[in-house]
Order: sequence, then structure tokens, then C-alpha cells
Amino acid sequence: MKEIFPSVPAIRYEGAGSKNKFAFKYYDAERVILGKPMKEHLPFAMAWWHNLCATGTDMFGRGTADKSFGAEEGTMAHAKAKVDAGFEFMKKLGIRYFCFHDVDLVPEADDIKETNRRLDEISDYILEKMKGTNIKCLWGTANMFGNPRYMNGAGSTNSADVFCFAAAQVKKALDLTVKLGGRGYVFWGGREGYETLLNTDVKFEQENIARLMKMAVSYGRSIGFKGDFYIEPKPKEPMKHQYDFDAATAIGFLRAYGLDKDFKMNIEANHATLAGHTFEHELRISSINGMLGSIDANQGDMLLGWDTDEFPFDVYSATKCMYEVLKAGGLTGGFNFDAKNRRPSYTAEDMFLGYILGMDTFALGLIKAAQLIEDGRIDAFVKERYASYESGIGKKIVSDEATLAELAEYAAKLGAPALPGSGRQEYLESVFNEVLFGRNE
Ligand code: XLS
Ligand code: CA
Ligand code: CA
Repeated sequence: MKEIFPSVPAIRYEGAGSKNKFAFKYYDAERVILGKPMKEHLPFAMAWWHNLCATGTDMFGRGTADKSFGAEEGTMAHAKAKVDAGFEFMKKLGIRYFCFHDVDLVPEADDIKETNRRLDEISDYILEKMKGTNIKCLWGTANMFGNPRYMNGAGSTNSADVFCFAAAQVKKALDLTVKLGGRGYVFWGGREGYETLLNTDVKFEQENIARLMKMAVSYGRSIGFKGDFYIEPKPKEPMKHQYDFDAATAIGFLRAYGLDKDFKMNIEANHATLAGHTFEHELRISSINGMLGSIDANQGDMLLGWDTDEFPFDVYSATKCMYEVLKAGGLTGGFNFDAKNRRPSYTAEDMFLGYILGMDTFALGLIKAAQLIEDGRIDAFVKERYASYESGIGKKIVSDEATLAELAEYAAKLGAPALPGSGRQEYLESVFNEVLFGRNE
């Protein structure tokens, strides 16, 4: 088959001194970190939508990038050309997973029966392509936000007919995920939210979202889906209020409706910052609740209030992310680059350069997070900070043996407690810098 990206070679690790733009400087797939090769710590995935579909269209102008891959857009020939391009792309970068929405794969027809027929055809073609490679699906999902019928949401819509279309799409997307060996299935609540309470029954809408999710779990399990379902929290955009605001909100929702055994979180960095959190905050909240499943690896722009989906470049953030992931014992999902090139970076080479940046940033993050753990000063400090609970009255508190009256008596005896130990934030930040940058002369 003719190469689609002839100007880009297979990307290899050449190390930090290399000036070759088509080489990894830090991502060395076989390098062992804390007992595991990098490629196992970092199951990277390609996002079908941004990489193979998005052309850079924005509210003010047309696309700048040509993603026709030699075929006429809107045809099945184009759908297949995208598969060819995607597989060549993943092979050249050594990426082993992809993520997709149903409508990323084929042009949507007016009738859902025809859309589903096209999905069967393209998934057969993808399966053929997967043969003889180690490339698999990380997760699948249904796009329940683009079509005008979803203007008021999918699970949360006011129209029972639209709810049925959402159910039909979820069913088909689950079929495809299972067919392509997916590890997970994502619900990102695109338009599951509201603009004004004047026309909205929030309780009813949330109950219906839970109903759709329960049906998905029961259908998924019935066709042999063993992976995790994920909620991907996001606080706003496109809706003003989105129901899955952040990890804490989504976890509360899952517990309220008895869905917490089948679902975990898919945490996206850009959504975390839109919610007014750091990426690592969202990861920690998920992980302490046993719900850290997968990651959408990207970053936002702190000067802009929307979802810019940039390729990860911030090594501090990637290091803090990998620190959380290592502490959690890894992911059952992976790292999906839900990221797009900036509009003026419109060439095919830029598609590769974006992924090289992202993969190297996370490789650096992994190396540095492992060094922080091996260094041990941060861990030791945190342990020491809570040492007053290891003996005496503190131990009684955490063993649930103390009563309020007893503690009040203890306090009265003391008169006034000594101030808690210093938080030492500046010291810890300097330890962090030292591990990141080492000696510099
Ligand atoms: C949009 C979301 C979306 C999900 C999948 O903001 O990031 O792309 O990841 O539907
Ligand atoms: Ca995402
Ligand atoms: Ca996003």
C-alpha cells in the first residue's frame, strides 16, 4: 500500500542530545523505570477525532489542515483512507491504542440503520488492519452531542424519542468497542447539563442519565464487555452547567445510583483546569476513591477559558500526573492524546510533531516522578506531617476508639495545643525543582 506520510520516517528514540525533529528525546519504549518498561507505564492512544478528522475549523474560520488522505470527504472511501492513515501513523510512532467516537469512523447517514451498516463495514476493515499488529482499541464512545437532536442532551434530553436514539448509539458503540477489543467505554456528558433552571428538571434529568448508564452496563456485560465504563468529567462547554462537573461530583453521582462498581474516571487535564482544579487534584480524588481509570492527556491554556486541547508540554504537570499514576499502581486504561495541533500547524508533519511532544513530555514526567519517589523526601515529609496520629491520643482517634467528650477533656487538660508543624511548601517545591533539573553548572 502507498505510504500516506512519505516525508515522515518511523520515529525512534535518539536521546536528549538529538536534533532530529522526527525522533524521541525521552520516550524510550523499552527503558525500564521502577521495574517496568516505559511502554507499559504509558499505554499511549491516538484520538481518532482530532488526529484523523479535525481540520482546525473554529468559530471564525474554515479548516487549515487537509485530512482527506487522498479520498473524497464524506464517503466510505474517505473513512477507509482515515483508517489507513491512522494505522500508518500509529505504527510509525509505536502507539498501541486508539480511541474513537462512532461518528469519527464513518459519515453519519440520515437513517441510523444505514449509519450502523457503515459502522459494520468500517469496523471489519479496522479489524483487518489490526491483524499482525499490536494495535488495539483503548476505548470507544458515542458522539451524543454533535447531531442537532441532542441539543438538550442525550440521557438528559426532554424527548423520549431522542433518548431512544442515544440508547441506540450507545448500544452500537458498545458493540464496536467489544468487536475492536476495547479496554473501556467512555461517557463524556457532552450536552448533559443545562442553561437555565427555568426550563429544567435537574433531578429528572440526572435520573435518566443514570438509567441510560445502567442499561449500558447491563447490555455491555451481556455481550462480554469486561472492561471499565468511564465518566469523563468536564464542568462546562458546551453547556453552562454540566452534570459531571469534576471527579468528586461524578463519583458522588455514580455512588448515588449504584453505578460505582462498573465505572471509573477518565480524567482530562484540560477539563480539570476548566473546573478550577489542577490535573493532579482530579487524579488524586479519583485514585483515593478507587476510580482512577484512564487519562485524556492534553493541556489547556490558563489565559483562555475554554477547552483548547493542546498537546502536553508542561513537564511539571506531567510529572505530577505520573506521580499520581505511579502511586496508584498504574492505570487500567491508558493515555489518550485528546489533543489537536494549533490551527497554523496544519501539515501532516505537524500531526507527528504533536505526538512526539506529547509522548516525550509524558516520558519525562514518568522519569522525574520515579526519581521523586526514589528520592523519598516528599513521601517522608508527608508521613512525618501526620505523625501525631501514630501514637497516644492521635492513634486513638484514627482507631475510632475516642469519643467527643474524651477529646474535649484532653483539650481542656492541654489548655492550648502547640501550633502544627510547618507545611514547608517552599522547601518541598525546591526539592521538586532539584529532582527535575539536578545540578546545573
Ligand atoms: C470533549 C471531550 C471529548 C471526550 C470524548 O471536550 O474531551 O472529546 O473525550 O467524547
Ligand atoms: Ca476528552
Ligand atoms: Ca477537551
